[in-house]
Amino acid sequence: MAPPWLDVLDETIGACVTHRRPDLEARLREKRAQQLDPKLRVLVVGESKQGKSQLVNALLNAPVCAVGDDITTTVPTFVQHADTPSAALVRNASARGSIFHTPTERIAVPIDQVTKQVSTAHSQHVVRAEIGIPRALLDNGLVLIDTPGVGDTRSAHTASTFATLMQADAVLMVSDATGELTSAEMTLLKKVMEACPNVTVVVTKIDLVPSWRNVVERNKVLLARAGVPAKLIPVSSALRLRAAKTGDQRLNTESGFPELLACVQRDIVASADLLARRAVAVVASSAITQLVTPLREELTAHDSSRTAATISTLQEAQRRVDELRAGPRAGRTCSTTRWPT
Ligand SMILES: Nc1nc2c(ncn2[C@@H]2O[C@H](COP(=O)(O)OP(=O)(O)O)[C@@H](O)[C@H]2O)c(=O)[nH]1
Ligand SMILES: [Mg+2]
Repeated sequence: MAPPWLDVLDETIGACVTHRRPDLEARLREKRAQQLDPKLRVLVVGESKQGKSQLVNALLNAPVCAVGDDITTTVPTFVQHADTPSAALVRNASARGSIFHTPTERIAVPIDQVTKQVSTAHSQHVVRAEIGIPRALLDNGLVLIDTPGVGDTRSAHTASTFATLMQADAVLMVSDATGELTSAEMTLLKKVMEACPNVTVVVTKIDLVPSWRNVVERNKVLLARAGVPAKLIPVSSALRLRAAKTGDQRLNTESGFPELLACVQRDIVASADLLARRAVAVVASSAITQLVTPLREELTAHDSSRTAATISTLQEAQRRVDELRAGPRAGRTCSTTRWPT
């Protein structure tokens, strides 16, 4: 049986076709293809040097992403399951390419050099790096995506992260414990929620900050005040990696990673249907709003019963999107609508 979000998405795509909005239609079709793909993409985002790349390494217990103050992540790095370790750079043929174009070239590279090669001269037009490693966490289609820091002055990097955000099923927003969430980070978080509402805030580097619990408490207040329903999980990648080397269970627990991994399993891997409903509701709702706005203006200028009827059909579509967001019982009542032409 088709999931209830598929009906809602197809109806909204139909409305975009009727109202001649190929831009919105393309965006929704992209979301449709992504949601039907069994892979579960978890995007790691945040400002530079917050510990995003090290978080991915610590989640996987593998040094797959380049880390360090002198190293900049320049393109997204997709880390997924492979029976044997492998890596590749994916390039577009044209300088104007984006990650949405079909990649024209995959160049295999040694796994220990992939992140370094991304920033070298001959890596022009590279749109992403792909790394495959055998890990239980990645077994059922989970893909961890390390991204360039947002807020980087080289805006192409920031743009690349936002483009990848459209493909995310869930997001880990990284902010280190050396300070509470800044207003720039809160702005980023809200922007992220508009594209993907399934966000967990990971507070990193707690080993560096004895008073990290205060930072977490202040962050909780900031999120509550902003009405952002995101969970907060404090971790230390440094402790986790040290624990893995020495087999120290107590240190592993102290690193916060058992809780983060449980959260990834429970709230992301085991909740794929809920994530899909929420994500589809966000993009469909945004598309309907963009269809209704010019019609409302038209109605104000010339009172027309035909325009009023179209608006009311779109409002009905919005109601079904709201039901989808509310839960599976409401979602089952979805019906197919014919769009007025
Ligand atoms: N002490 C400590 N340092 C960390 C931790 N996570 C990352 N770092 C350091 O913070 C710096 C930036 O980390 P990186 O993962 O490259 O940040 P990114 O730019 O957000 O990807 C590096 O020097 C890391 O070694 C952590 O949990 N504890
Ligand atoms: Mg990085």
